[in-house]
Amino acid sequence: MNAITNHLPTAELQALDAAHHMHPFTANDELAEKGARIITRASGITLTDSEGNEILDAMAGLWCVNIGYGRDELADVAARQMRELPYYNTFFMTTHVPVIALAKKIAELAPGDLNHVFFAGSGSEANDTNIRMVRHYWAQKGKPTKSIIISRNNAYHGSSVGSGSLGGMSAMHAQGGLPIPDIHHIEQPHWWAEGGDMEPEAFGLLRAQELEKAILELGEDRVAAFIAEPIQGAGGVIVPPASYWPEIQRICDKYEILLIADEVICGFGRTGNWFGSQTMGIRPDIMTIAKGLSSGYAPIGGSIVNDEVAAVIGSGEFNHGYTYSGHPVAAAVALENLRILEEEGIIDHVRDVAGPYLKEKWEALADHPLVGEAKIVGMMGSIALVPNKDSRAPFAEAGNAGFICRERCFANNLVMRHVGDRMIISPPLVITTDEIDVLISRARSALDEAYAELQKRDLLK
Ligand code: PXG
Repeated sequence: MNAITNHLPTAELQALDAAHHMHPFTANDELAEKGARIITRASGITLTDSEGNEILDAMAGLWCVNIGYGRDELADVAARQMRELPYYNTFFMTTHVPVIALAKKIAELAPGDLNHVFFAGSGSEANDTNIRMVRHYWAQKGKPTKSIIISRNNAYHGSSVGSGSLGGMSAMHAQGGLPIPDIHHIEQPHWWAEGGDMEPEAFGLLRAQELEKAILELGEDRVAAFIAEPIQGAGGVIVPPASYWPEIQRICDKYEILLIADEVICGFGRTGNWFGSQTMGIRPDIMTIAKGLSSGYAPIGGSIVNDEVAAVIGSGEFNHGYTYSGHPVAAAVALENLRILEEEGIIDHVRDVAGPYLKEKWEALADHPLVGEAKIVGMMGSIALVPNKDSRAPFAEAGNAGFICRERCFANNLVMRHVGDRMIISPPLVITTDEIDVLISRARSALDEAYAELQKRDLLK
């Protein structure tokens, strides 16, 4: 056994962590000073840290632990699969049973003729696959100039060179030479922050029509695909106005642009259907999946592809793949996760029980003096913190309120994230109504404390 265990004192573990572990999206010098929070175990929706605190995880890890923590069935399946066949690849005309079963199950669950899966190890890898796949698709169809992929500012599609380029995060583009060529970004349908005096529905239409404008400007013969999250997640849980998606679908159909729905967060029940595309009423040609596919118990992602795209890509060799495409242990774990989601009616629970209950409580947070709007679909929600409830004007200095509120959440044993001055939740789908009451009560305490602190520090402006 490894010598590093949970039995070392927290401070010692923190020092070792800071000395040798480079964290994602973290200022490591700051981390070395403060020390990382060490999570030692988890069960259901509750995390335990090295100090014995029990924390309600309203983010389901990173939006992924859909069935909740501590399900032995997944551990058992993983152990069994490791003993039987821990690894084999799916290159060179080879396959194995877990990947066959998982691909068949995903094809069954995915809507329409989304019947084919190209596996990857993560959402980032899957979106890299998508970049190569849509460009190769058009080349195979004799239209190699169709290579531009249109995406949106403030989208998140991953952190690799390709997927980070698809994403529209300016802080990411500022480092490491992103984006790669032929990725074009249009504005997001974020009415609260950018809608000005417009009505939400008119604004949604306007932002969707930016896609048409971009296609006409760039040239229909140059655009391969449009990619978007049905509901933006990491950008701040931004629910588009109802007018947005029908118009996007119309434009993709009209100009023969492939539609890629990035379902990495929205997929596998989070919005109350198997896929966010169903909730938003769209018909993508390709879906990106990861996270909830295995409830985060094993790293796995992929692209679900419709019949036509799969046929074109399949006519000849597609020179692409990862060592861990369709990894047998990850595939077996994912399949067991899908069985649990289905047989335990967890998506029905989101749609009929937990979702409506949480929606009522969440939307009521809008009566708090610090909250401007509260949005939620299924198990993904956000609130906008504002200095003055009567207007949508942001704080003079962005991000302080969100940061303070997140700290107060931690102090109340609640994991709720902030994106600027928007607080977001994405709890495990198995959360019960009693647990929702706890979540809301801790969120209210955190909001009260954050409000008091902002008042004290004269930051309510
Ligand atoms: N697409 C979407 C919509 C995502 O949310 C990815 C792709 C990339 O997946 P991988 O598995 O490569 O991470 C994501 C990931 C955050 C946060 O802070 C969000 C993600 C990842 C890390 C942090 O909200 N989303």
